[in-house]
Amino acid sequence: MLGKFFKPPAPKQQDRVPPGQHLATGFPVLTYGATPEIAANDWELKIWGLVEPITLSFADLLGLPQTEFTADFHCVTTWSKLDVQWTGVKVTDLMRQVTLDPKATHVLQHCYGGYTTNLALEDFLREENFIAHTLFGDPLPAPHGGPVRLVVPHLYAWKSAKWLNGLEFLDHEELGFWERNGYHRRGEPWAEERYSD
Ligand SMILES: Nc1nc2c(c(=O)[nH]1)N[C@H]1C(S)=C(S)[C@@H](COP(=O)(O)O)O[C@H]1N2
Ligand SMILES: [Mo]
Repeated sequence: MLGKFFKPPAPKQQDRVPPGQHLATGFPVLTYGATPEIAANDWELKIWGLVEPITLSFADLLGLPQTEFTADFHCVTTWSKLDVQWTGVKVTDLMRQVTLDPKATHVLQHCYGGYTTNLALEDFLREENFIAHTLFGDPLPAPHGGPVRLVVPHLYAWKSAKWLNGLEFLDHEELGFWERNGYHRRGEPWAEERYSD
């Protein structure tokens, strides 16, 4: 039964699959609750908290430097997908538009539909993180978080907020949806930080 959905990692890929994970075939969708339907023209990203507040439109996002990303994707429910191809804006390029209060230490991602997930600032500001609007060359489909999601490749995928709508900067850690419901605060797949103790 399992063989229908999972194939064992090929030798070269094996070292990219974290412990306890299997390679998925296809790109599964993992959503808690309903899928919000947001038109790109209606999408906005509000940035607030310990920061000079700004709001970005989809056109504003497209006006920032665009980058292509290839990243592995690890869901805590034990599937991984290697080499997912995205286009979007590096978090570090977005943050050049933002005046952050030096007291900020954490960020809470907010989504259309109410999902939240938290990151320490050093996990958020990494060079490989991005805000995606394109998946494998097509507009990001709604089930995968379109029109816009965040992707944090070095942590389990529940940290990659779909239908991203807000970034709230904080001087303390505030837990997001899954983190309040037993998932690990940080979620590093190579250390199998799946659940809180
Ligand atoms: N807004 C929102 N973002 C979310 C989720 C969700 O339910 N709502 N699920 C998370 C989880 S658990 C995973 S594994 C990934 C799944 O992304 P995918 O559906 O594109 O595979 O999105 C994450 N981001
Ligand atoms: Mo997940």
